Amino acid sequence: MKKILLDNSFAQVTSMTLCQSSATESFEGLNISHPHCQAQVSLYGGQVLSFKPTGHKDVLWLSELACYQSGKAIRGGIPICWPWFGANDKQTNAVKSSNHGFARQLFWQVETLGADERGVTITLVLSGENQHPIWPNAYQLRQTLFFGKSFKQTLAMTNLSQQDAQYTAALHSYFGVSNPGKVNVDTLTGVNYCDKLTDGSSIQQQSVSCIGEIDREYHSSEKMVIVDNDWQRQIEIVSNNCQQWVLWNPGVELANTMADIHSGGEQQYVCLEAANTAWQALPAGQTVIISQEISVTNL
Ligand code: TA6
Repeated sequence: MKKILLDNSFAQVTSMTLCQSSATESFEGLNISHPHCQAQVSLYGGQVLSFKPTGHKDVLWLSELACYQSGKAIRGGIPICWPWFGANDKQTNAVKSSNHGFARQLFWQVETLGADERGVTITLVLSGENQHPIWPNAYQLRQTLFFGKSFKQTLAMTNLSQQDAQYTAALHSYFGVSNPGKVNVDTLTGVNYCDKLTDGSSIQQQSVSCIGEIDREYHSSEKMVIVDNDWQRQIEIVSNNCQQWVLWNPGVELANTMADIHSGGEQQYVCLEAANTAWQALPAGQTVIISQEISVTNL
């Protein structure tokens, strides 16, 4: 049943149920309504699923076949890849790691909810210890989400253990676009990248196509702009304390093998992810923060 979690003169936040029609399991989510935007968040994964500034289409893409099932990640929105990004290179034959860490497959708690004339602020918390043999450290993650005319996402990572730790991470944003072939990300032109589809070598890029299959880690922390001429809008993303941008689209062939992407779904998004893909220090007892701010404007 829908619960009203916050209702004041500025905004309303209600609970919502996330499930597939055929599934027995369901997750709790948050439905946010403010004069500046509508948004949705899943507590499973602490994952933002939708951000729709007033007068615009959704900035984020969410698969129609997304799984709302424990042990799986939700396809779309902004999965939190943490404490590692991709396949953990510390895995062994005996100890396997799941792709993109465990934070996107755990239930986060709502810590605070607030709203004013500028927007709605929600803090979500996840903490644990011995979550995975490859990453046994005690930790707390605090995500601060601000939904207003723009969207701000801050991930504060605290190492609660006695030993220094290392992490890699990504705010794995799936941006909704008219078509990956019709957008340009000129802010990546001339930036060195590692191509994960070849041998990982770094190549100077002239003009950037988002047509899949594409999977690259760009070595830049500059502001990114996705220009979408068909939809007459541009999405700007400013990251903080992230050393890379990951550009990913699976393309038709790979997407057709992925059960949680609906037919043609890969033609509706481009992932551009604020990331730290190389191991970063998370000193004992300390907090490290990464963040991004996403805004959309008409062309
Ligand atoms: O960020 C790009 C990437 O690491 C790709 O290699 C691709 O596998 C994608 O993420 C999705 O990963 P997932 O585990 O969510 O299927």
